Amino acid sequence: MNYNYLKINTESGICVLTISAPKSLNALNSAILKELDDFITNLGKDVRVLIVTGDGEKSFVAGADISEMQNLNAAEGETFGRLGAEVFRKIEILDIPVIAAVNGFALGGGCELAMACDIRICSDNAKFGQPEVGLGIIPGFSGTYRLAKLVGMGYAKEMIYTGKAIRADEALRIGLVNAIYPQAELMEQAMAMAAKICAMAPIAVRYAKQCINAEYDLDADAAIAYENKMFGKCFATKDQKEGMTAFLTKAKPVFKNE
Ligand code: CO8
Repeated sequence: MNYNYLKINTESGICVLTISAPKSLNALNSAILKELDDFITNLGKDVRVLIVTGDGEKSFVAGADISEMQNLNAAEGETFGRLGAEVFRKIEILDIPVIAAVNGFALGGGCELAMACDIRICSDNAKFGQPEVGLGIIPGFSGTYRLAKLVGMGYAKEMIYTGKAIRADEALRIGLVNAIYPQAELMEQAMAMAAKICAMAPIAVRYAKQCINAEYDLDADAAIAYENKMFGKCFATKDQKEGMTAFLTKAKPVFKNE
């Protein structure tokens, strides 16, 4: 598939995906969502970390495209919501880590996209919010689900009921982002984090992501049992032998994703 709205650059196992619809501050229409779906579904096995960002210095993603949603009926609204929700879920359970480098507005569907990523870092001009109730809708790309999980139910309800946007420092305070950087340093910092992850044993990173995601919705006993199974599976990998042998012989491990 040829992409009109996605810019992709892969180097040394790190793929930078830039959403690019500058005229609407990278708002997500169904064409972009379909491109995203195709991209995620066909992501090459050589990619070890995905970084998602928005084009320009003003906006990550300013939400779902309001002009496309304006005249939808209930069934069409549900279909549009499902399209976004399904592709965001694919990002969430992608078997490699995904870093959102939030370079400006992350509103509505933009905040929801960032929340579907594993880790969020942002520029100092970033703004986050779920303004949907001001448009007569609710967050529809799983924001009612993920925001409460990330920042707690009380703050999520305040953000969603009031539609207020919060600045980067407030997003950091409530744990919505891990770090804030000057705009000019954001991608460099995202790349540095991705490179650190790339230096680790890939299967272990993958299992760790699977554990954290799966265990969140399990009770304590089931979660601990799940981790235990996955921990055992690590010992069936060559990279576990490599990592431990390298440590004990004071060498640098060379992981082969095996
Ligand atoms: N959709 C469509 N166009 C947009 C959007 C958007 N979400 N955001 C910005 N644009 C367009 C503007 O209309 C404008 O276009 P034009 O130049 O043709 O007038 C252009 O981008 C530039 O925007 P502004 O002139 O408004 O720029 P400002 O710097 O003044 O303001 C803001 C920037 C604050 C980001 C402002 O544009 C804004 O408030 N945008 C809307 C933010 C918003 O409400 N987002 C949530 C949308 S709803 C949503 O995401 C629901 C997700 C779940 C969907 C479920 C499906 C059923």
